[in-house]
Amino acid sequence: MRIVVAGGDGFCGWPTALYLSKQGHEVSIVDNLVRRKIDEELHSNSVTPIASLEERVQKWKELTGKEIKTFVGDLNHYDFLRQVFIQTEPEAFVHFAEQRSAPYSMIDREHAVYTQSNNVLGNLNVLYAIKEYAPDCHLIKLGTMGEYGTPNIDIEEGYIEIEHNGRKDTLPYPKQPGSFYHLSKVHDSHNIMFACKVWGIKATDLNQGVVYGLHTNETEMDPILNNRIDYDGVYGTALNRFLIQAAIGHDLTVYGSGSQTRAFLNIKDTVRCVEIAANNPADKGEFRVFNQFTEYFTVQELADKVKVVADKLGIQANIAHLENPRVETEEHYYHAVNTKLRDLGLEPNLLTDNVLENILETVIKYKDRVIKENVLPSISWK
Ligand code: NAD
Ligand code: USQ
Repeated sequence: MRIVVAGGDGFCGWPTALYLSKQGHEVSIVDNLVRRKIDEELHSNSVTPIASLEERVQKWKELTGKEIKTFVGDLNHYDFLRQVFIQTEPEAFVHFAEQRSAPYSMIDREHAVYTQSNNVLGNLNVLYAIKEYAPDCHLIKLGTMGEYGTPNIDIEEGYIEIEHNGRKDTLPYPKQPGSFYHLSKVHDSHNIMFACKVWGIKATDLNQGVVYGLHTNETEMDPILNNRIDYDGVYGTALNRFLIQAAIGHDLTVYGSGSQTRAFLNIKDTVRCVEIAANNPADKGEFRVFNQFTEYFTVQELADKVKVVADKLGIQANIAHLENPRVETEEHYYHAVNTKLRDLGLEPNLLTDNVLENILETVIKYKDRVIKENVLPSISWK
């Protein structure tokens, strides 16, 4: 299949591009490399050293004989995107290419405006490009479990049957996101749903939970293929941050009580979920939603797990409860459905002590690269 991976230089996109290429797909990466520029803005870095996109794809070709074409440019430049569609004639367009940090979107007005214009308008351009140049192309769009928030009822996969005043309907599941970033994903979902309805586009919205880990079988083949892994208070996410904090002897930064529950999955499952979606496309005009996670945990449970595994490696990890910089409910009900990807063949890589130990050992190798001043959270929602 001819597949475009937009955001293919990023944390989820790079391993996905390699995995799809290994499965024999004709993969092209589109990326404007803005994530690397944001590292400069934040004076931060990936714990693992990452090669340039050019070096990465060259090494992949050298090791596997497989070519991944690259298009460096912005989804918001429609002339560029048009050329990508004309040259690649995609059968599937995997869309990871958005600003994905909730704290970054909450820095100030400029960062909120950047996040929403980059994400919402970039996605709208993709919808138009599909309509104009590849109407049969399946859009596989990365959404987020955070679109739903933490309602006091079970979270369904995209839709819920409602009975109101004696009548029934199946409606989009209510959205209560917790940052301007998460809101951008909700706006995307609405635009995609509308485009499916009016133009007959095929789309799958993958409402992904927090991704942990860094390596896949492909990125492990050579250090030049290293994936990035973020640890800073802006881009680092809960479990990965705790592992890196343990590696450098920093207290584990649980925000508030730590009772917040979130859905999680291993990066190895991210790449597989995208493959499953690609191999089982949505129908014409269908806006399909999959909840893409394998397990959920409270933040405290994750910190406790990291502490136990760190102990095994002779590291004493202390758990600190910081004042929560976010406005979010800490004590809440959480039960989310995630059967659709499993029904299509996903076999989850669950979070075991071995998995944690493996990631911890890898980050220990690179711990001297951590810029310690970047570890504590610096952005407040208020
Ligand atoms: P990332 O920042 O590492 O990668 C995103 C990539 O997209 C970067 O390489 C960036 O340069 C590129 N990009 C951003 N805007 C672009 C634009 N306008 N044009 C072209 N390229 C652009 O993020 P990630 O962690 O790989 O996340 C990928 C996607 O998955 C995002 O949409 C994110 O919202 C979603 N997601 C991520 C997680 C997670 O835990 N990392 C969880 C759920 C959903
Ligand atoms: N948290 C801590 N300590 C930390 C970091 C986070 O307690 O050091 C808490 C947060 O307060 C929050 C939870 O952990 O309650 C998750 O925060 P996070 O930073 O790990 O994840 P989040 O901001 O939700 O964003 C990440 C990705 C985003 C994706 C989302 C999936 O950056 O792209 O959409 O996970 S989800 O959470 O399902 O919305």
